[in-house]
Amino acid sequence: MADVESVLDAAGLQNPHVRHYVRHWAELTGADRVEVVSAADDARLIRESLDAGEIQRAGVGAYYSRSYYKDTARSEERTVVATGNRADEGVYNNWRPAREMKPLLEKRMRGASAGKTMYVIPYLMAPPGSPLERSAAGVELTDSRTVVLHMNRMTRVGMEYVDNLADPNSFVRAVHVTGDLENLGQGTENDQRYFVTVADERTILHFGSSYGGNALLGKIAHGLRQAAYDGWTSGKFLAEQFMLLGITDKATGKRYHICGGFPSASGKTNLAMTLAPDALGERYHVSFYGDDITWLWVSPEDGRLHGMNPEFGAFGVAQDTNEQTNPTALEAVGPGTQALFTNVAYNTKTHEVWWEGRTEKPPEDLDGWLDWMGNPVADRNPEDAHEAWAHPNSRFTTTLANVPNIADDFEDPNGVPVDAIIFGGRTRDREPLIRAMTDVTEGVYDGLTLGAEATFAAEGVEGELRYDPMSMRPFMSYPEGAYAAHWLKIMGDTEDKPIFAHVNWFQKDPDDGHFLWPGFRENLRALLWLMRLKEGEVTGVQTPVGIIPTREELHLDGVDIQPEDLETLLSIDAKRWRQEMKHREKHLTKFKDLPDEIWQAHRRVAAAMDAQVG
Ligand code: GTP
Ligand code: SPV
Ligand code: MN
Repeated sequence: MADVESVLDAAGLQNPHVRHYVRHWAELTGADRVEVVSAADDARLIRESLDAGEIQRAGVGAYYSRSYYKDTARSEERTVVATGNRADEGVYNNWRPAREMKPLLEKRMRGASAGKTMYVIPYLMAPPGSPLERSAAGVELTDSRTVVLHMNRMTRVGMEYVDNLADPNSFVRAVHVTGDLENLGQGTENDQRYFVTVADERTILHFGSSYGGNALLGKIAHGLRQAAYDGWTSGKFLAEQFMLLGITDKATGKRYHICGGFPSASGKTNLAMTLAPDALGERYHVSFYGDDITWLWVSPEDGRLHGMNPEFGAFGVAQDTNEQTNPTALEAVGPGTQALFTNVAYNTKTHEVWWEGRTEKPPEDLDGWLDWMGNPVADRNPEDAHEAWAHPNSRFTTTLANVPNIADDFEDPNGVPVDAIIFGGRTRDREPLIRAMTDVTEGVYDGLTLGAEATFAAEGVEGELRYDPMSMRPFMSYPEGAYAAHWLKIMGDTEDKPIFAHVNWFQKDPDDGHFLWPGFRENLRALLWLMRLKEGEVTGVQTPVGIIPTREELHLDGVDIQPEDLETLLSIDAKRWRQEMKHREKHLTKFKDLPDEIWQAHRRVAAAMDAQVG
C-alpha cells in the first residue's frame, strides 16, 4: 500500500478528520493506490477511462458505458437505514441496528478493493454559501473510476468543500466498494449486496454495485436519506425527492416556483425540463431548477418556504426521451456536453446511441448496434427480435448547466421561494387532472397518501396503489409519523404558505387504454391554472378532495382533446373515491404516532365523500 499520507500531502488535503477517514478505509479495503480528485481532473479521467475501455465515445464530447447486467437499478430490499436507536424504525426505512450492520459491511468491504485505486471525492450537495451547507459536505471514497465521472457531473467536486468547514468533522462519510459483481448473488437468497445509511453517524456504506444511486452516494444516499434525517433531527429542513421549476409570466414579469414529488419514473424529469406549449410560449417561459431532489427550509429573510436543488447534474431516464417529449433533455446530452449514457444501445461503428422511444422505430441498419447487454442486435434469434435494445432504466448523466432552459439563478445559495407543492402518481382512473388544496394539513395528508399504480385487480376496476408518501418511500430514513409531524412543523413556521395540488397526467380510457390527457408540454396548463387560483383570479369548484378547475378556467386553446375525456379529467367519481378512502385508512394505520391533524384531515375527506354518495 502506497503511503496515503504522502498522497494527501501532495493533494494539499488538510482536514485532519478527512485524512483519518481516508487512511482508515484505504487500509480496510486494501486498495493499491489512493487518488484525490476534483472537477478539474475530469478530462484526464475521461481519457484514462477511454484507454481502459471502461467508457466509449458516443459522438463528439459524449460517452457511453455499460454496467454489469445484474446491476442496473436500485434494490430496495438490500437498502437499509441503520441507527443506534430502535425508535428510528419506520414502516419503509428498513431499519436495522447500526451495531449489526457496521461489522457486516466492514467484513464485506475488507480487502475488496485490492488491486484497485481508491478515489477520494470531496463534494458539496448545495450551491456554495447555502444556509444548509453544513449538511451538504461529504467525502465519497470509491473504487470505480466511472463513479468518479458521474459524481463530477452530479455534484460539486473539490477539496475546497471540505477543507474550510466550520466544524471540520461535519462531513458525510460515504464509502462505496463495488465488490465482485459476478459473484454477489444479486436477487438470490444469498445476495451479498448491502446499501446502508448509518444515519445517526452520518456514514454511508454501500457494497455490491456500481450503478446509479447505489454508487453515486451524494445523490439519494446523502441528498435524500441522510439529509432527510439531518433535516428532522435539526428541525430545520426537509429533503425530498422533488423536481423544482420556475414559470415566468412575461406579461406581468412575475416568476412562480413549483416543486413536487412523483414516484420514481413518473415524470419529474420531463416536467421540470418542459417547455411551454407552442400556443403559450409567447407569454410564459419555464425554467429548470432540478429534476430529482429539493431541500426546503424556512428562509429567515422573508419567512417563506425556500427550495434548492442540491445536485449539480441530472441522472435522467432515457426511455421515451425525444424531440417531442423532452427536447431540452436531448440538447443537454448533445455533442460537447460531456454527457454519459449508461445501458442504452450503442453502435460500435458510428458511435451513436439509441433507446426505446428515441425514434418511433429502431434504426433500420443493424450493422454495429449492440443492445444494453453488449450483444450485437443483428445476431439475435428471430424469437428475440422484439426484445428492447436499451434497458428500461438506462439513463443519461449531464450537468444542470447543459439544460438549455436552466434558470439563471439556479445556483443562488438562498434558493427560491416556493409558491406551490404538487404530488402526482400514475393513476389510470379516479385522480382528476389537478385538484388544489389551500389548507396545508390537507396538502401534507395528500402527500402521505400519494401512490402509484402497482398491480390491477383481476376485474380491472380496483386500482391498487403502491403507496409512496411524498414519493419518498424508497428514501425514507425515519418513522412516517415523525415525518408527517416534521412537515407540519416546517409548514406551520412558513409565511405566505405554498398552495398544494395533486396532479395526474396518466388517466386512461378503460375501453381502449388511450391517455385522456395529452401530457408532457401541455401539463403546464394545469400549473398555470394553479397559479391563477393562488392569485385569486379563478375560483374552480370545491370537491371533498380539493378545488378542481372548470373547463373555462383551463386555457385549452391549441389542445387536441375530446370533450368527454375532458369531462372525466375534471370530475370526481365519489363512489370510486370511497373505495380509495378504505385503502388509505389501512395505509395510514401502519404509521406510528401519526399526528392527529392528519387523521382529522382524513376523516373530513372520508365524511365529505360519504355525503356525496348519499
Ligand atoms: P426518477 O429519475 O426515476 O426519479 O424518475 P422521474 O420521475 O424523473 O421520471 P421521468 O421524468 O424520467 O419519466 C419517466 C417516464 O414517464 C418516461 O417514460 C416518460 O416518457 C413518462 N412521462 C413523463 N411525463 C409524462 C406525461 O405527461 N404523460 C405521459 N403519458 N407519460 C409521461
Ligand atoms: C430513482 O430511482 O428515483 C432515481 C435514480 O432517481 S437513482 O439515483 O438510481 O435512485
Ligand atoms: Mn428519483
